[in-house]
Amino acid sequence: MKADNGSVTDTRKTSYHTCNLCEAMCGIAIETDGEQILSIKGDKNDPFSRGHICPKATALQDLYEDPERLTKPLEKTEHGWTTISWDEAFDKVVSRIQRIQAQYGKDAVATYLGNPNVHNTGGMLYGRHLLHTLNTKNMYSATSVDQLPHHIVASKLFGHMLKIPVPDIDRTDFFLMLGANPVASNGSLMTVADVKTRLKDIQKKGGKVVVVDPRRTETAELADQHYFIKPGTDALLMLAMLYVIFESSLLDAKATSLMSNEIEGIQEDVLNYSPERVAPIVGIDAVEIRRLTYQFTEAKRPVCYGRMGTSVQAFGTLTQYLITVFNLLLGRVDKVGGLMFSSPAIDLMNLTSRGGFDRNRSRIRNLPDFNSEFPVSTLAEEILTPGEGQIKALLVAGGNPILSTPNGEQLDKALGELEFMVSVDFYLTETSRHADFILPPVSPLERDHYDLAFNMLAIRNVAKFSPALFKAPKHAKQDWEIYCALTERLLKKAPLKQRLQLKLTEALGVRGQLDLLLRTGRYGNKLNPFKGLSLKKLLNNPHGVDLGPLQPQLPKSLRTKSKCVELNRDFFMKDLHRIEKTYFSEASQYDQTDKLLLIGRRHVRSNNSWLHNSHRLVKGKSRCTVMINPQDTQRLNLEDGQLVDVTSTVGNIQLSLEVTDHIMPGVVSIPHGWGHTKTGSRWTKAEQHSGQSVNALTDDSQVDELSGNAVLNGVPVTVRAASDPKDSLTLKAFQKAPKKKTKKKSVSTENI
Ligand SMILES: Nc1nc2c(c(=O)[nH]1)N[C@H]1C(S)=C(S)[C@@H](COP(=O)(O)OP(=O)(O)OC[C@H]3O[C@@H](n4cnc5c(=O)[nH]c(N)nc54)[C@H](O)[C@@H]3O)O[C@H]1N2
Ligand SMILES: Nc1nc2c(c(=O)[nH]1)N[C@H]1C(S)=C(S)[C@@H](COP(=O)(O)OP(=O)(O)OC[C@H]3O[C@@H](n4cnc5c(=O)[nH]c(N)nc54)[C@H](O)[C@@H]3O)O[C@H]1N2
Ligand code: SF4
Ligand SMILES: [Mo]
Repeated sequence: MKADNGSVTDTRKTSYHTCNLCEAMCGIAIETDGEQILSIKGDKNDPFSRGHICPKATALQDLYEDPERLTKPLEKTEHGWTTISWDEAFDKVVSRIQRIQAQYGKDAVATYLGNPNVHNTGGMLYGRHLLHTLNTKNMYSATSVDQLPHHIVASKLFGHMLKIPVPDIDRTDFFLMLGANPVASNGSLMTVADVKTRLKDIQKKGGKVVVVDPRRTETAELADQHYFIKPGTDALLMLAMLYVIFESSLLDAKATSLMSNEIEGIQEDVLNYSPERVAPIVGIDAVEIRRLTYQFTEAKRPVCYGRMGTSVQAFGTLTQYLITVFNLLLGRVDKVGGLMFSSPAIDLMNLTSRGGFDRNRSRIRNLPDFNSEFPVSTLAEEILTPGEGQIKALLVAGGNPILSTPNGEQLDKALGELEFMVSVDFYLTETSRHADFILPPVSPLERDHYDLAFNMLAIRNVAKFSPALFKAPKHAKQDWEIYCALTERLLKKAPLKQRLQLKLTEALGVRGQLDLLLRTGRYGNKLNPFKGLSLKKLLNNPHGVDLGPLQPQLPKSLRTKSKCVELNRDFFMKDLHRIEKTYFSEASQYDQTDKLLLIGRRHVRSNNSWLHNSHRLVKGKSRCTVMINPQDTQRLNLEDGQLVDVTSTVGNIQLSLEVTDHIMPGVVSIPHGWGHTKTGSRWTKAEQHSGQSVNALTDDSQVDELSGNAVLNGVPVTVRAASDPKDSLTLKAFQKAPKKKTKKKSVSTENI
């Protein structure tokens, strides 16, 4: 950098941080010159990620520099979006919320929290105060398009929704993986950086990686075995594998002593599902199902793990249950190389509820709540259906549900009907364009970071604190400051005690709270504040601190009342009725030959719906295509590159075909998070690479009945040559503007 007198001063420095974009917690080394980012590289000295990063890390720079990233509060007015002061924005938002709650009741105001909230330290620490103060039954989040089944299984079997065991990837010798593609996603409910190397290391040590997936994914490509499976049928596969375990008496007798006395019942349940019976439905030979089970039991340290593809489908909860039971019965839970529990420096289990299920039912569809949230599949109808308890206002924080939840087009319509909406987001997205106010927080590099959520799920115990790389501008606010400002105003007339409590936690700030939690956590020293883990210790170790491999900890750490693993057979296995009805009854519709089954797909250069404004991440050929097998294109008389109509029960989109034998015959795959086609959003590059939203096809009326989780995989669709492009959602010009408000108030962005 040139100083005023013309001499060259060295203002370059390298800072260490954690990338918070996905679950992998990669350490990054960021070289800066003043406010300028020069490079973002992997931090070789980070004990967890060992120098690994993926292409998304550099998008942190794009995000920071993006001129379209919002930095000031916006109000939608007759003249378009207008910037206003924070105080004015907070006052107006709170007064609108209070008016609506006074007129229609507390539940008339709903909340939706998106995925980035769990990547946000301040948001996690302070968001709950706002939710508590709003005191509404209508809370929603991305959990119910994601990991809800895992929480239900964890809370029922192990006693806490966050007591989710993760595969001990570094020490297993047989990794059986269903419905996950960590080579693209970098792992989920398995926080693991550098996953590709770690998978290859299993093989180098003589072990095996086996993938079960309707697509030969990037992960399947490096696996030793890959099985195509018909989408949505994993529960049947797991039932058959359990059948083989009982048939051949392969149970681990010692492990069964940890569990409630329900194993005989489970044996009875699975007796009906021989490999021979399920094979034609699942699409894997009975001989192979048996072979796979024996391979697993013959390995020294095997583990079975299932993710998105097995969580967000019609039998997601039953499948996650059966996967856990399979590991349990073979003594693979809490064992080195199996499914293990973390011992994080800050244990969120001490700060959150264990996860109450079915305490409330949703108004329209009578769906159960979990952890005080209703399934997001029911959000649109709760807004659109008049009557007592109707949702009139919505707060969306860090979410883009129009692109990320089923039947997004219906939700788009519903958000246009709201009396009031506020978004906490730094982009003008397909969702936030409906808001009356947008409150934009700082970007990730302008705030401190400690990974509260993903250390709970990490494959190694570590702790790392990343101070904000840049000091946020004076006028800027972090998510937690926005939450607190709203809460304070909402509490204006509350008892003094309540207001003081909030003030006190606010005064502690993120750093103060973290320090307290670290010192009182399992690696802190309560007697001697100079010893043990503290914030200061983490500040002195900018690459992070390694706290060792995962340790066996059962039954001591179980949070169940009985202090044993409560199998809750009745709750989960009652879903076998639905299995029978769906696959084995006369009325069964599973084999509709005219329908293809739609599944999702992730790419390493994408992150749900919101990194498409980074040039580096979207450049190149469009990735938003329909993958289809050559057998199907032959049958349907279609060809590679052709524009097709994909039609489901709820919608129709047009996309190009990508013919590949990497996908199972009878299955098509479309990635989610695309469809930046709506007028009024403002992320130009994303719009230039708009793609189409797969969630215009997924059906909000179809949920996994046990949990209410969305069904985003295994969705029946038809594919045919494109008709008139005007019929589809392809062209932005044909898009309707958001219904009510934006017709009156233009969404011009000139004033921003
Ligand atoms: N068909 C299909 N649909 C899916 C999936 C699928 O596999 N298939 N996956 C599902 C899954 S797993 C998930 S998690 C959901 C994600 O669903 P959502 O969480 O609803 O959506 P995101 O695309 O993550 O949008 C995040 C929004 O938050 C904003 N944002 C980013 N960082 C911050 C921040 O720090 N603070 C605030 N306030 N805002 C921020 C972004 O600008 C963006 O608008 O999508 C789900 N939808
Ligand atoms: N690059 C990138 N990384 C991400 C994200 C992203 O959007 N992009 N999102 C992040 C988020 S929010 C999450 S939750 C995680 C998810 O991380 P993962 O769980 O690894 O998710 P996916 O990559 O969607 O992998 C799901 C796999 O399931 C397969 N599948 C679909 N249906 C079925 C089925 O019925 N049975 C079986 N056995 N398989 C099926 C799909 O073909 C796909 O390969 O990724 C995170 N990381
Ligand atoms: S894998 Fe990529 S996006 Fe995920 S934490 Fe690492 S660098 Fe960030
Ligand atoms: Mo997710």
